[in-house]
Amino acid sequence: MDYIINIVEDLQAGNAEGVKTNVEQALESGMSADEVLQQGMMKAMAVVGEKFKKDEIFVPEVLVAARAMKRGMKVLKPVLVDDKVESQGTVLLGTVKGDLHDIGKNLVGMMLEGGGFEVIDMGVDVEAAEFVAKLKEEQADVLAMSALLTTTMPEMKNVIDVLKEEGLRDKVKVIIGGAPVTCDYADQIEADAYAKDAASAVDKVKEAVTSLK
Ligand code: B1M
Repeated sequence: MDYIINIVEDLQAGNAEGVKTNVEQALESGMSADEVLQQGMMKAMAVVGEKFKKDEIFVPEVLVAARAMKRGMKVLKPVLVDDKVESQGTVLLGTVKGDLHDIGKNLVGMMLEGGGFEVIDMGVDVEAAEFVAKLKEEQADVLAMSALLTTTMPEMKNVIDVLKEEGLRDKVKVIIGGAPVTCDYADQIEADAYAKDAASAVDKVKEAVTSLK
């Protein structure tokens, strides 16, 4: 259990090497990747978010914490992703225009890969036109969008509107998520589904792909 305490402390302090070592040791000790993620890394990041909100820490501290989180996720990735599974479908994934948050999106990508989906990750700050061009090129089954800011959520609606204009809306399932996003918002903008976290994103994508078959 000390590993978890160390992960929580090191992540908050932005000690990427400490996070890496403790994540490795926690896995070696028999803890599951999910336990390490939920009880260690996610818990620490929630504290970082709270402190940031209260102006107890600032963007540079959040950035080093985010870097430490990514380092830990790199260790978890091979455990979460089983590349021997046959592809269940293709998912185009990205964080919408104006938004640079990618930790949650990356986690969603990893879990989807672990669930057997081919994931095309378009990164952050993705314009509607870029999503549309890639959808046409790849004919993905699902478009999965992430937003972490209340100010960038409306971009999800914009993307859906552009899909309609381009005649693509009924050819792809749209799934949205991110901390400020809700199920009501998904209904409001006519997305096909909302997923509250990375694990439920896999379930929603599975349901969406099944409904296309
Ligand atoms: Co930012 N930031 N940030 N930030 N940041 C938040 C989001 C904020 C809530 C902090 C706060 O005030 N408490 C706040 C938003 C307020 C709001 O709009 N309601 C905020 C702000 C204000 C900002 C800036 C504007 C700050 C500034 O510059 N003054 C700025 C904006 C930059 C921009 O995007 N244009 C900014 C910048 C940054 C950093 C760059 C420093 C850094 C991001 C680094 C990076 O991602 N590479 C950062 C971080 C790290 C955070 C917090 C602290 C942590 C986010 C995170 O990674 N969480 C965050 C506070 C918080 O959320 N508690 C905050 C861990 C991650 C695993 O969780 O991303 O929620 P999350 O993903 C979850 C679910 O949401 C879900 O699954 C994941 C878990 O399984 N999910 C999906 C996510 N996407 C999904 C997609 C799906 C399904 C589920 O389907 C497609």
